[in-house]
Amino acid sequence: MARRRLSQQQRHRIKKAQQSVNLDDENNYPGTVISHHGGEVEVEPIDQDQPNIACKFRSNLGTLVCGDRVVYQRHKNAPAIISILPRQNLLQRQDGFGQIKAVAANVTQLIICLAVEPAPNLFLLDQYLLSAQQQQVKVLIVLNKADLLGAGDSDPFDLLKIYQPLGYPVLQTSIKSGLNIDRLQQLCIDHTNVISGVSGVGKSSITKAILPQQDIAIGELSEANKEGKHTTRTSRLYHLPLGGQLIDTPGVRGFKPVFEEGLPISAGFVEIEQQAQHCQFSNCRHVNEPKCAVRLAVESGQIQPSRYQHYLKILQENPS
Ligand SMILES: Nc1nc2c(ncn2[C@@H]2O[C@H](COP(=O)(O)OP(=O)(O)OP(=O)(O)O)[C@@H](O)[C@H]2O)c(=O)[nH]1
Ligand SMILES: [Mg+2]
Ligand SMILES: [Zn+2]
Repeated sequence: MARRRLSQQQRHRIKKAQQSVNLDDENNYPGTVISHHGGEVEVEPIDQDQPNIACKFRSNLGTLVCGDRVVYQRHKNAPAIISILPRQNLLQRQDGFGQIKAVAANVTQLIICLAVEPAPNLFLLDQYLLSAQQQQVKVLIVLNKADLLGAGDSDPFDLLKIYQPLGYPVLQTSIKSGLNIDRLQQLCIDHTNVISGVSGVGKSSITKAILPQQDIAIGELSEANKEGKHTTRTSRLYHLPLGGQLIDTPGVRGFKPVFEEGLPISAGFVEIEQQAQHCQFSNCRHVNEPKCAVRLAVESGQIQPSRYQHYLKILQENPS
């Protein structure tokens, strides 16, 4: 099979990053991880005219996730990934047992998908925002199923009221009416987007609305508790028609942040971080210290009580 040609710049960048893997070796090919399931990884060659290839990998390579750039070899019958190229970032969370779960790599925008039904959990939202801040990923908050909002019910969960003033974009969408699907697509251009949220909010429905020709499974909500049924089992990366990529992910039950060294929890709460500079003590944790500007701002209504409560809860769960 003909070897794809890399531009000088690509070759230089990849070579510099990965000196141990020789891309001049004609057996080595660069590609992107599209999905990972059952011990096998689907890799898209950088030359997208080539078909995707199912690869095995050595367990000592570490975790491979959607968005990873890899080097693989096309051994007859047994294509294998031999190396993961250095990541720009790795979006991670902790599961209910405190285990770190990698979500996606080389992500530039996290689409936090909420819905009118099942209704948003603002603690989960604040955990997402903190994770995005820790891992230097831009954020877009989506409230899907806007068709279920009653007339005059423009902001029932206070998302616009609380989050827009903090600088987070909030977009209401609907698959049923098509509301803001074009706008969402525009906001995805030039980004590697990952869409995440609890089961049933419509992550795959949004993906399918942008990519109608793709075979993407959509689930029903349970009649009993109006929760999703965890329809999407593995993440998958799609190329968007207007540019950019979108990684659809399985529904989460939580998104407990993984902390970067040296970045305090307050760094994930922009308004707390801003007020913190006026606290009497530079190491104030804003719990019960005297002359705490953050607590004063909560009392005066400058900081939303729910945001402060969530900050305290995360602080309590993660004593340093
Ligand atoms: N009314 C309404 N229903 C929607 C909308 N978007 C999705 N749904 C419905 O919500 C249900 C769940 O949709 P999915 O796209 O499977 O949800 P998901 O977030 O991918 O769920 P998991 O894969 O389980 O994490 C389906 O019955 C969809 O038809 C919307 O904008 N309005
Ligand atoms: Mg899904
Ligand atoms: Zn303080």
